[in-house]
Amino acid sequence: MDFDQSSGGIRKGDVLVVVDVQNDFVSGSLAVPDGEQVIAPINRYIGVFTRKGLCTVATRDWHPADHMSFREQGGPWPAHCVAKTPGAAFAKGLALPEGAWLVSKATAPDREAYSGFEGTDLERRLKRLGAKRLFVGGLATDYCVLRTVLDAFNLGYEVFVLADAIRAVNVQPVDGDEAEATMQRAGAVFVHFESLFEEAEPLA
Ligand code: VGL
Ligand code: ZN
Repeated sequence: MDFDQSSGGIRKGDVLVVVDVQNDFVSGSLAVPDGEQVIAPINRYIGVFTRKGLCTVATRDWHPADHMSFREQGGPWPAHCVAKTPGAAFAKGLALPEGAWLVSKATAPDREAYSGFEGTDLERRLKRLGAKRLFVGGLATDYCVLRTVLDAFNLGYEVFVLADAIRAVNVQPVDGDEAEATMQRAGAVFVHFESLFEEAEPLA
């Protein structure tokens, strides 16, 4: 299914959701392969959403130093995104607009939360805003993007995945592809910047 260009790109009720574009996922302890490549496209999306007066949400992994997902606690991951450390800061070069909504997640030592909706006030804030469609990009495709998209869909949002602004951890090489297929099966529509905001290419 393609994005319907006749709907005119983006409109009131649309929200941009930037998932976990943080130093540790870009170049730090849990660097996602090519993770830095999401920054420029996400900045382009931020530009158009902001110019249209639409809201940008930025989620962040915001763990305590003894989080259960860390290897020292028996979890699967190296320590990452410890709250208030440089690794947890938004990636250098990410141009979040003034007034972006910050959503901190997985803040309790004994709970994992890959989804930006899990244990946060994101749903309440989106509801109050009247959000209808969510445009989701960031890191990582196979964890926090996947879980955020599936929750958004189950909460009744129309969900668009920014296909040019996601990257996968790929613990197994197929994980990213499988996550994309799962999101598609759930009903998420994959879009590219050009398909959303620019005229279609003339036929060759
Ligand atoms: C994430 C692994 C561990 C993510 C967070 O943001 O996708 N992945 N914690
Ligand atoms: Zn984490």
